Amino acid sequence: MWWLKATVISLSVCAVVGGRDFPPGFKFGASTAAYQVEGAWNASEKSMSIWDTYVHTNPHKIANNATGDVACDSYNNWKTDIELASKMGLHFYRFSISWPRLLPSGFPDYISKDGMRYYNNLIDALLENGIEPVVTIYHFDLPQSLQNLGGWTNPLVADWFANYARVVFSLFGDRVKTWITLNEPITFCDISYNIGNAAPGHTSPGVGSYICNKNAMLAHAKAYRIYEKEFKSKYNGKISISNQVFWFEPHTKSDDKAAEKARQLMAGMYYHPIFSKKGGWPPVIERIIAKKSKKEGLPYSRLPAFTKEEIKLVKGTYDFLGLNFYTSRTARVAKPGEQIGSWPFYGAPDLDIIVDVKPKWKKSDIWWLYINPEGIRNQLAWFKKEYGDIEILITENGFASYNDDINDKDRVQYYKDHLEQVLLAIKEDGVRVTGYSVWTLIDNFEWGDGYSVKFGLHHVNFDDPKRTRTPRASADYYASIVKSHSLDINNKITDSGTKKIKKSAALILLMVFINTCLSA
Ligand code: GBH
Repeated sequence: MWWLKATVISLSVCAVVGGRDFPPGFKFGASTAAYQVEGAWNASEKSMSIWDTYVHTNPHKIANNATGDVACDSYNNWKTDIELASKMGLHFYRFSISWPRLLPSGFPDYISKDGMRYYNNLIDALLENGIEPVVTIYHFDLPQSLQNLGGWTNPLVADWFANYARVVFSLFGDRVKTWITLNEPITFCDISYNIGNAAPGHTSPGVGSYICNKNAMLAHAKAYRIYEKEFKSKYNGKISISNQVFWFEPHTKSDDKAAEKARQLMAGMYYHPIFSKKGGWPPVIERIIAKKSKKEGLPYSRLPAFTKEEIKLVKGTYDFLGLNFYTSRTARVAKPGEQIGSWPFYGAPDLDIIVDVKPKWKKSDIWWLYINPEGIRNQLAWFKKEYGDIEILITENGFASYNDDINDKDRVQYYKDHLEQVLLAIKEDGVRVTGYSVWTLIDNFEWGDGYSVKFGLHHVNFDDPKRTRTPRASADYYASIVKSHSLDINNKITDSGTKKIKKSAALILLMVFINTCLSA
């Protein structure tokens, strides 16, 4: 059976040789969001979004009083953006649609012609360049008119969003095959309502945050069901939701339970209702908040319950899982009487948990981003353990710096280290990751941090009215990964193919030779 041995051994050698290749069909992309790049805040019929209001009425809340009024002026520079994506050979470009640009009243009574034209041009030009559009329907920029009615805390928002989503599907669904309903509800619910440093700027910790969470789940589900019923058979696209998740590690050896609870609060509150077999809130969190609320003298839980119908409506509303991953945290049980900071950056008051970091994790230039590449692998494996063998699309991953450096070695290192861990998750842990997108294509308006920190593969000169874009070293590095479809960026795709075949052929011959010698 020497030939069998030889085949087994040469196959495993092949696996090692191709160990740094991404699986066939794995897609690479870059992401942006409307408010962060478009500018043109009052162009044509566009109405105010909550971010327009927030930056104009609270200039001191944004670094250097910056606004997204002009941003990267992608409303006028979109052709340049597509050129950048095309030069890097990207398979897809993820952008978001501005709700108030498309539907100035927030409702589907009137569709702005200019809004529609802008997104049609963008989508058509991407496709002409062989780049797949991946579209986020909502990325933080709610029409102000809907905020005036309570925004994400009004249960009707689920229908407002679903009606907007239907317009988007009907206008662009013939060409857009991958949809993200909501970007990071943890950011517009938990970070906004617990901390207040993002639009709409109202704080309502542990109350508004949970109401928003529930409404966001229903909004996503209603949009998903509309797509499923009215569009899927003719357009055959895929649709899901993206959330930002910190990987939580136990702070000390005895904090395993605390870490798992923190994971359920961060990832579980936004994925469990959709991806778990049972649906609804993560049971452990539901129990804890109900108990806390009772202790506070409330006759109900601050975490609004799902009805049976709602659980059914939300459960299973996915074709893949969207993940935005940047950073990790630790969790530990708070000491009696210890002050607990806001969720998710400093603590989880409802869980009596303190959120911290490990000293060995290097900090980037942005206050919340500590670097732990293993975190992304652990998080991916956790999803598989929790929700089964689902398809996962990494919709954001990126690194922030203060400096304008073109030779951005730290960013290159961040991408290399994270992509290595993604490969391990795929090859060692068998997680079905099918694509990866960087945050972000170009430096842009980084919310409360304005233009002070940069996430871009391309530098943008914000002093220049033309907002000139310049590729950084990380853009070249990413382009070479995309081209070689491997972390072995020096192997060109065809090269590495033939090299591999030659290597395995040589090995088989060698094995045949050894075996013949041995049996002789
Ligand atoms: C993602 O957010 C977002 O999807 C993307 O828009 C963002 O640019 C990117 O990642 C990098 O941050 O004090 O105003 O900064 C990740 C989570 C969202 C964390 C907003 C910190 C808090 C509000 N970030 N931010 S602010």
